[in-house]
Amino acid sequence: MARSTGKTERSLEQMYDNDPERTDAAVSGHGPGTSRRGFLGGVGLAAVGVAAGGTMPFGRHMPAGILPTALAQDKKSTPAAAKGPIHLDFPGKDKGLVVLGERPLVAETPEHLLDDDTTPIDKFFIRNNGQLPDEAKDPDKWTIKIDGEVNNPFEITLGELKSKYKPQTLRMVLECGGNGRSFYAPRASGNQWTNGGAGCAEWTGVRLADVLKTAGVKPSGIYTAHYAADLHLSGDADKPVISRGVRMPKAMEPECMIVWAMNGQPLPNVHGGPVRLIIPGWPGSASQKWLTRIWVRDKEHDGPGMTGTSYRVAINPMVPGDKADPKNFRILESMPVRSIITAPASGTRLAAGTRNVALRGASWAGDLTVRRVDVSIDYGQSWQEAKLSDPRNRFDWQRWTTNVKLPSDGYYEIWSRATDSEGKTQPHVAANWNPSGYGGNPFHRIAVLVG
Ligand SMILES: Nc1nc2c(c(=O)[nH]1)N[C@H]1C(S)=C(S)[C@@H](COP(=O)(O)O)O[C@H]1N2
Ligand SMILES: [Mo]
Repeated sequence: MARSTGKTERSLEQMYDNDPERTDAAVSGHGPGTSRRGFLGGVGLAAVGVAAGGTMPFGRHMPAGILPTALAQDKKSTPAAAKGPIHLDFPGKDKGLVVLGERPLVAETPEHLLDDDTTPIDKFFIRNNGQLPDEAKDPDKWTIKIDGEVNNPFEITLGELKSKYKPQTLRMVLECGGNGRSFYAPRASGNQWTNGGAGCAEWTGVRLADVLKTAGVKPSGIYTAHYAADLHLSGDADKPVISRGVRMPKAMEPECMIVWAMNGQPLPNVHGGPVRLIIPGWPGSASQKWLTRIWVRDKEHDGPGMTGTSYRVAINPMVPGDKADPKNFRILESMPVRSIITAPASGTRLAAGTRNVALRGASWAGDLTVRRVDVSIDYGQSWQEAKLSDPRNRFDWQRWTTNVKLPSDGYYEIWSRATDSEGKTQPHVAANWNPSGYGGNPFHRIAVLVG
């Protein structure tokens, strides 16, 4: 934790010195060292109060079974946490990004680095499933093939795409389908995203619908299938790394785009440059990077990433940790509502006597909009509504601000929760467990120490 409180660590250390096994089990909740955000077991509130530096003004409201955020972030909470986050070292990227996987390279953006209205390229998360292709030497000669259930299959270069179609620029959220996965208990398999598998950039390109119209989609063309130039980790050049697609009505939405620029810059190689798809609102995996082909199909696409429980969620709730019945799964389409607090950073220590704290954040809701964002400083006993901005265009995120008044010095958790335009609110904990952990969107919680 970058700006953690010395007090917190000392006290936790004391707890570990006294009874390391019990403390570890209590902090992780699932036996020593199994979960980063487990449940509070044998350690009573008094001990947590000590660990958190003494005073928890709303400690009496803290729900049973919730691990204080300060403890969840503490270095001693699990062996993985003890090593601390691995920070990204990649050309053009902020060193504050956290590496979730090195082969393939996956890195997320801590919430406090998502504080800009438009996420700068250097802070934008990275999700690869295979090896990056080499940088294109002549981007305008890059070709994309459109074929399958169309009347006029054709190939087009990026140069032609830029000159033959009307370009547009939209600011839109791109979010990994697995965002929030780390909040599931028991642990769901895959990259352990917190909330940082998302960003909101300005994308410049052409409407996918315009290109599909030129090809003339036949009535039988009901689904897209996306292909790309990245290399499978096995080195087998014939194996697609990932190939997903969407139902035709989604592909035809005016915001679904083939893009070549990000925040006004040529699309960087790591983000799929020179040219990629952006399918906003749906899992990021549909937004094929290094796009080479769109195959229009007469049935639901079945490429890598489309079958089994990949990018699918349970239709009827399943017992957490149980074996999945593939028949009980549907493709995850619109992403769920989410809010994050982007300032202050979790772990911030404020000067003694601080009573007013200005909060800033972002919220978004897949295909929907966000109706309201509320924050709580007393573990959800009471909520106050934040000031919420309108999206600039569909699929833009909505920034929010508010001020909270703290009654005294002490340890606080500040929680945020968003409600979408259909009235669905983020749950207290990640709900609807599924083996690959899609749809985890609990409240965002930060820890702040005053004094
Ligand atoms: N060709 C290709 N496209 C891809 C991927 C990939 O591995 N290969 N990953 C997908 C996933 S899972 C996500 S979340 C987004 C991430 O885009 P970014 O790395 O630009 O943030 O790209 C998608 N497009
Ligand atoms: Mo993803």
